[in-house]
Amino acid sequence: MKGFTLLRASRARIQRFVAGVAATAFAATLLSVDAAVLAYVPSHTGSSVTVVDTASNALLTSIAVSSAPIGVAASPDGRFIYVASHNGNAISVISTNAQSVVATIVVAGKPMGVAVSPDGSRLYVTHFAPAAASGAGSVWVGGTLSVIDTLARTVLGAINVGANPAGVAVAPNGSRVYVANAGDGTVSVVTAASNTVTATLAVQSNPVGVAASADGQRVYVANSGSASLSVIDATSLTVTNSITVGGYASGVAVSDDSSRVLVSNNFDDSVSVIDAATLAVVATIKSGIGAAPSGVAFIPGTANALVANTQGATLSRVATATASASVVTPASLGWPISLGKFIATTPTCALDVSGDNLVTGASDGLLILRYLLGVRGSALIQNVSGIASGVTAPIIEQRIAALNVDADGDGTSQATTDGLLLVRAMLHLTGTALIGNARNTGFGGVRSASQILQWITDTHGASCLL
Ligand SMILES: [Ca+2]
Ligand SMILES: [Ca+2]
Repeated sequence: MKGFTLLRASRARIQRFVAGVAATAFAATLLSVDAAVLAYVPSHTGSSVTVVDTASNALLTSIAVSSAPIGVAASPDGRFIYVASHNGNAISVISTNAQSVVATIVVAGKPMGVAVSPDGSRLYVTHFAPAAASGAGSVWVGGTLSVIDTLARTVLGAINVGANPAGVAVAPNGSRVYVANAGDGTVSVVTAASNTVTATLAVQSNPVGVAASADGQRVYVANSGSASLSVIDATSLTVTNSITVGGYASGVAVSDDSSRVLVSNNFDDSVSVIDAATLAVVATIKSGIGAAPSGVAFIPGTANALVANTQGATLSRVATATASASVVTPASLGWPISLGKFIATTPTCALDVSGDNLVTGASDGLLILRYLLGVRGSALIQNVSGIASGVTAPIIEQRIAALNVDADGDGTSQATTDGLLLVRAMLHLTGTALIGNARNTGFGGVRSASQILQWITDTHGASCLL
């Protein structure tokens, strides 16, 4: 089973990573995941993604991805991170549970930005045109937007947009996709239902970042070439305002309540805070911002954001309430451009593969056990209760394939050991009743009963065993 080969490889990699950095402070909470809010920060030069716990600022792990990652987005359910690799011509799909790449989607040349539809079913990827034969990808010519089916992980097609498209954002109702075309100073408005460009709006010079407000009212575009932020009325599809910000404005993000907009000013090492009600710049934060801030994303449900400092190789935390910032990670993040929404809220318990917000042996445990036995499709879900509306067998298969289910810790994933252990744990069995004849006792480091329960809450969420 291919998925488990990947899990094994990933586990070995993480173990090597831990061994290598055990003496440093930042691996202390590796894979301690409890509905964690995690930042996935691509290193453009290192071809890796660093995972940062936004609660503790701890660097949890580093995940190798395809070459020159730049764009990043999280699935709405927090189970997957999509990373666009500009030179690798691929989207790496990271499981936030296994903390490893579980799939790689080959795409057209020079992918840049990436965004996910609100229902999680579609992935949109911008591409510089393949005409850049030098490989530099900086020729100002037309580009495309790829549309990807996230369940099949296949490219459905490509839409011609403007020159050198960079940032991409999806309307909160999923109806439109907005593409910032850096090469020609426009925004392409794509109607999602038909996958056609229905409007092309002139903004200012070299737009890079684009963000749609959660209230559906506005789209904000950071114009790097003119140090400005364009404000688009999402109803009339007109540019209503242009706000002066800082040098090489590149990243833009809107708070969940749509009240605040942040713009990263790459040349000024600053972040502009804009009041969405008045469209005034209420603060320009320099203290606590590192060199060449680029990607910016709000921490979900808060008025705080993280900014990726590209040359500083750090993350800064910005508090909009106090208009203050501080560098929160060591300078080891490579070249973290991080174009897009790079912060994910992981599931409360990732073992809830049925999606009903309950974790039960008769439902989730049975599904995982059957999956490990090789059962797929309709047979997987036959006579299983507690499956949420809209959750199909392929969705459950994709979720389970992305889980770390190696409960006994022997490095393999087996129905007769790990599957059984998970079912028993969900039935609240402990001690011998949990582990009796259900572990690979031939493995020297096999987990004890208490270690298995601890591993479940650490890896899948503290609520798993409630
Ligand atoms: Ca469930
Ligand atoms: Ca195992």
